[in-house]
Amino acid sequence: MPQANRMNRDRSDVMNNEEALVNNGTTVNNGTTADNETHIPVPHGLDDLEVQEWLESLDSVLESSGPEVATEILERLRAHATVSGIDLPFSANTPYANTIPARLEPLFPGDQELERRIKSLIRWNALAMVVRANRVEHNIGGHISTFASAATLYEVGFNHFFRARTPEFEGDTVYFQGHASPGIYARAFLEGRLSAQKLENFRRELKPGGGLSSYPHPWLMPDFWEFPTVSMGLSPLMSIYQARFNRYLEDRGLKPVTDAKVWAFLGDGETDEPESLGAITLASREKLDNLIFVVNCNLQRLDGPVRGNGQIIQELESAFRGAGWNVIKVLWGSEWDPILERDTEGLLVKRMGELVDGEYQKLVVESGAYVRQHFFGSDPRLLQLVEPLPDEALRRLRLGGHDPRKVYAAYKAAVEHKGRPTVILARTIKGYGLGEAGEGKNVTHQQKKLNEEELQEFRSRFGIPLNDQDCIEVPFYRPAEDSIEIQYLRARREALGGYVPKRSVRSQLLVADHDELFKEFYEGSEGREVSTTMAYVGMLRKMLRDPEMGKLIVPIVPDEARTFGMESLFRTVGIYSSVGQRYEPVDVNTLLYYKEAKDGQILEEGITEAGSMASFIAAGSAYATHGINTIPFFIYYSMFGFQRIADFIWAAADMRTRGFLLGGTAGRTTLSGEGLQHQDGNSHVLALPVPNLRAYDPAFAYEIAVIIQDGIRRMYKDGENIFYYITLMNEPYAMPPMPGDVKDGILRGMYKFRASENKKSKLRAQLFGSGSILREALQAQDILDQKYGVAADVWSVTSYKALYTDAVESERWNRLHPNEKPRVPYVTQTLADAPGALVAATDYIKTLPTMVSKWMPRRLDLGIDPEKPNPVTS
Ligand SMILES: Cc1ncc(C[n+]2csc(CCOP(=O)(O)OP(=O)(O)O)c2C)c(N)n1
Ligand SMILES: [Mg+2]
Repeated sequence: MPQANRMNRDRSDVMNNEEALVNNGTTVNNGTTADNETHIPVPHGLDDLEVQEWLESLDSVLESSGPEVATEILERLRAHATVSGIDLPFSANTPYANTIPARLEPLFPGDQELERRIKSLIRWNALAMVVRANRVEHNIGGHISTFASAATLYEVGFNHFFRARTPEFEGDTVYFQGHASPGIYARAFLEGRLSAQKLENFRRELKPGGGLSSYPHPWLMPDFWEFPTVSMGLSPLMSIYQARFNRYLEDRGLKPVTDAKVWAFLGDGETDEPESLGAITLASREKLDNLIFVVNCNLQRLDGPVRGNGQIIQELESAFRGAGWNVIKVLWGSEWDPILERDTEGLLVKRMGELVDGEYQKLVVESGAYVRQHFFGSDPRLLQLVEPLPDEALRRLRLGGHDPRKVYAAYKAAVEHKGRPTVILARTIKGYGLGEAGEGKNVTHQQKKLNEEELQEFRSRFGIPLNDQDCIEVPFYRPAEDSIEIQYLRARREALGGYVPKRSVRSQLLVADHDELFKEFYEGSEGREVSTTMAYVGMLRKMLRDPEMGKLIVPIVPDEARTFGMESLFRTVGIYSSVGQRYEPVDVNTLLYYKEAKDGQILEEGITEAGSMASFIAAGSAYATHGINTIPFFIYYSMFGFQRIADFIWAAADMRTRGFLLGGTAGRTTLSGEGLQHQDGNSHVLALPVPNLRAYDPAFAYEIAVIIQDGIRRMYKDGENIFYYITLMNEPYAMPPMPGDVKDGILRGMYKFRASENKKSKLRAQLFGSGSILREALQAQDILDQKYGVAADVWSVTSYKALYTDAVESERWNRLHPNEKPRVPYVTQTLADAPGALVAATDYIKTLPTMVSKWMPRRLDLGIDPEKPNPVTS
């Protein structure tokens, strides 16, 4: 063993030596750029023999006691060095090499040659789908090069890892990279799940026989796709919260504990999106070893290299390792193994770490001779390593992400890893196999057309059994049902439980009508002043106690529970924590203490509306993902909803998510002291474009009760694929009882709340208000009567969106049914006999009420044009 006094040497020497060991001679600046200039000076006084002794003693520990003990010793050594005053440099990077060395690779369990043939057929059909679509319709789009680079990453998953949903097992969850969709369709074609006609109509869904959507859209293909992923950055974040929600369901006893995995495939360029890496610390904090990211590191994005002047893989490695993930790099294919083995001095790994991605990209498009000269040529000893290999062999040295054995080893390690999420950084070539048509080229992302020669070359390279003539027609190709390829492919999927992706809805619907639960709120607050927010929280509290749906409710808050008066729920239902509560909360002696529990019900997400929305999506789609009808209620400051995370709301809609979004402190008048930041004049406008979202701006407790009760019925009893946005306010006022049977009006968008008592006046008006501003309309009603002798009726407009949608749908129906009795829009019917000026008061921009003006009997007055006042008719 090295002697203790030998440790006593100059600080900076040790530092440099450590760095040299960590980086194996390659220093990368915090993982962001390869720093070719850095030279590591040999520390003064360093004795080779001494180093050798240290290394040998580590080897002997490794041999006798294994890697865990060796790791522990190194950890202790590091801690000891720190307390001894050694300022150890930090680097989260490992060398630019495979994380799993060749000698530790498991045996590949499949028939590699057969899998290669199947993969080649999938490559061909994926390419054919895009090329054919663009021949029929110029520039219809589609992507070839993304799947071309990711084919092995998916195929190893399909043949060996992705377990389907079965009656006994919930199945793995896979987020497919959106632009790789042609490859996923092509596989489903070989599996016999999609017809050639569907493939033919890729991106042309309205053609006879139907087609296939451009990207994963559960809305358009509800039996196939589960997760909309093509808005980049959303799926990494959604998958993290999905994995966490799976644990939540287990910890709350709503589903059995299983080893099901969540796989998320993303592009390396996609990691630029802030959402992609935005929640990775949650995944490690929650020890989500049920989560696996696979980043397809083809070093390119749409326009060009992701990090031409740096190394995206090293950058991602340091980010994920720093965040506490298990990182597995799959950089080099098996052909490199014998060369690496010959390299006893570690020169090759050092050289591998020196190149920036722009240089690597160049090596892909250049010849073998170029590779020899520019990569190995930097050192005669490197040249010697590859001397026996011809240029063509150098050109064909595969990258790790194209080598099934390497990918299999990484996936196996990932699924077996305990205690941390895993990210696999797999190096690939964008447009792999396209050759001159785009392999590794900057234009490859957009490549949709191949000429005859390019097609023939691709055909030959992947051994597709088509002659030169047939090949240029780019036909879809599926071997006979009894061919060994199809038999093998089916057998593999059978062994893994069936086909993936596949979306199925199978949750048990609610049966009760819950009248009793909501009744109390129909009766008003008996003079007690409450805000609509408080009324909602009261309802939530009751719903949580309901024997049928109580356990299914998932309250979600982004650090705003106190803002909305929900803190009493902390104590009653608890805040979910995967580890329970390891500390005594400071307020333990109070009634409403901060209770965290393993079976806690509230998802207290902290200050992340995006994360909360991802939880909302996981909970609101569990009826399909898990067959469990969880009912999410996500409450947030309305200004931080649509304005901030509208794309997630869109994804929720596409995914047929069910549940309730609650925009607290909504509108422009409810919290005016907070200034512009909270002046929400837009959320109801921004809710307009989401077709399956029902948006309401209620003023009274009974309105909210009617909306929520009906929403629960529609979504969870009838299984409708809609979700809700309800705005809530802060002003406390006495909640009136429901004035007669106005339920239908509340749900359809408007009803008369208070008719004028002045029956004599000829001057008439109709006042429209929503939310807390309705009370101003009621005051206006009194003033108009008392001061001006105008008899005004007051209407509560609960949803301009509902009025608008109904009117547009009525018009469309009328257009399509010219011989039938025309439908009259609800707003028109309702106001048919309403006399006088029509005046709307709203917290939202004037567009909102104006959009229904055309279906009203007279123009709506918003005070827009004083020159042309509404006629005050009698
Ligand atoms: C939010 C968002 N912005 C932009 C795009 C347009 N876009 C589609 S693919 C692409 C490049 C993807 O690069 P990468 O993530 O590296 O995937 P690769 O195709 O290389 O595997 C871009 C910019 C998008 N789909 N989503
Ligand atoms: Mg890329």
